Amino acid sequence: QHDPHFVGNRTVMVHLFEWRWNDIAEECERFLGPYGYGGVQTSPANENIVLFPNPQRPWYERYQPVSYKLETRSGTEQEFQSMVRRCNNVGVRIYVDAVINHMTSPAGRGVGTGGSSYDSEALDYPGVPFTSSDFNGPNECPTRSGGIEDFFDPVQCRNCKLLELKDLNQRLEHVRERIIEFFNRLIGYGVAGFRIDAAKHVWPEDLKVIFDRLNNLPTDHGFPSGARAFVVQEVIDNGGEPITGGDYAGTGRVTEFKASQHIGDVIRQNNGQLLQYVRNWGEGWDFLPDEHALVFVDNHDNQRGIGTGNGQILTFRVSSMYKMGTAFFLAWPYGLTRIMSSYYWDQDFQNGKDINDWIGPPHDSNFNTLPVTVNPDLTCGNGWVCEHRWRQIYNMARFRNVAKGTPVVGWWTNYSNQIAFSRGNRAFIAFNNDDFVLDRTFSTGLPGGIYCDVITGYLEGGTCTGKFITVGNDGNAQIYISEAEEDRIIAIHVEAKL
Ligand code: LM2
Ligand code: CA
Repeated sequence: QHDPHFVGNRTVMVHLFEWRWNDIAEECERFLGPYGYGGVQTSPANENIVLFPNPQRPWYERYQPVSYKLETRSGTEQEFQSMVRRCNNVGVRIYVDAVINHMTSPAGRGVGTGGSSYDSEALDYPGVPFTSSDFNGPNECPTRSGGIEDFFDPVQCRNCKLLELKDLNQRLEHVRERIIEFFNRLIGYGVAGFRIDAAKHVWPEDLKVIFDRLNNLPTDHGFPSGARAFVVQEVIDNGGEPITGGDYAGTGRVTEFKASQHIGDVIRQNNGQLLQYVRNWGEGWDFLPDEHALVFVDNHDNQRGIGTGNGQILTFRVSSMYKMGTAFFLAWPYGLTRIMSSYYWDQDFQNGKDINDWIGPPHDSNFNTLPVTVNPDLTCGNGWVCEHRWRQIYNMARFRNVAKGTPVVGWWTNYSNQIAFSRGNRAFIAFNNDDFVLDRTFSTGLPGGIYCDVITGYLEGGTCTGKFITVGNDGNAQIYISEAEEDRIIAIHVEAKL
């Protein structure tokens, strides 16, 4: 359950946040497959509450399930099935964001995105069905309010309501069965695994029962026989709380939020942080073991200042630093890497808080999500940011594939914010986050020849659209990175050799 079942040497997944299934299918065929991405994390695929008009269809309505029918603003069940098939056909896996801790919250009745009714107050969700006996109540949750009041109490964390959201009791056979049935339906369609939303709020032993009862991944979708679904559990652990990410290591991978925070601090040089300190990035920074960690520079919550992070998180809005942090994550052999792919919204800070952090994906006047359009330079239109299509980022995803399985060698630093290292004899990278030039001869360990720097360009028609880097027969290369450049990185690898 730690293995994402990537095809071939692929190593990187992308979170296509709020994308429509039809757009994801297209993206697998026209970009993710050809450019070597390994998989996609989707937004929740199951029916959710419709929040309107206050606020107007926020992104977070998808974190309030109404049923396990596959009908959302991302598309229908048929479209979902077809997406998974098309993506698997081009070697790109699909992972579904699964919200199984809770259902909806606001008082009253309503109808979800798939036409199912619900009554939050009465705890009635006929589309599943769940009824009041399926939820945690005063017998399980010790607080008077029924909500989580103290995150230092593991019982409250698991058995009380997170943000007023009606909390399912996964200890009950009926609840487990409905979730298992839902997951097995997705597995039958060919998904390779799940992101478990709010896993910190579900007992690890209950998750274990659920995961152990899932079907093997189907061989007719190209999975090896006996393959188990990939699992990444979302556990926000910044240290200091009794519940740790490690508590969930036995049931799958775990999100390593510390890496997201610390890369922000390092690149921004907060609190005296220097790039040279990343030399022991990974377990040496008190992160989860490599084989248990899922790492990301930002995610859909902390790019909005939600959940974790205090202004130090790097996002597409600080593009130069964002590319540097991402290039480091993709160059360094720690964890399974996930790239965030966002849509744009106008921020409006009032008293230090973005009051627009709820805004949903680009949409028409009927709140239908707009398709993702692509420009000739590979970037996206219609308000989609598509970080995964930025040249520096897709080329570094390829770098990670090429370097897969090789160790860091030839580490160098100026003991400040300049670093360089190789990955075996397959790839080399240098970073300059100081405010002065980096100009030095490095022993890269690469075979002699002329290479294309994949940060400033790419190899096309036998030539390079960016910087040419000459590696001598002794493996040495002269590297010059001015502090004034937008991308203060040079990266070369054996598959971008002229
Ligand atoms: C997550 N991981 O553990 C998701 O990554 C995160 O995006 C979800 O919160 C959260 N857990 C629950 O699945 C988001 C959003 C919240 C929003 C919830 C539910 O960040 O702001 O809460 O989804 O839609 C909203 C309101 C909140 C209200 C709650 C219940 O913002 O003020 O709380 O609904 O009505 C009373
Ligand atoms: Ca719970």
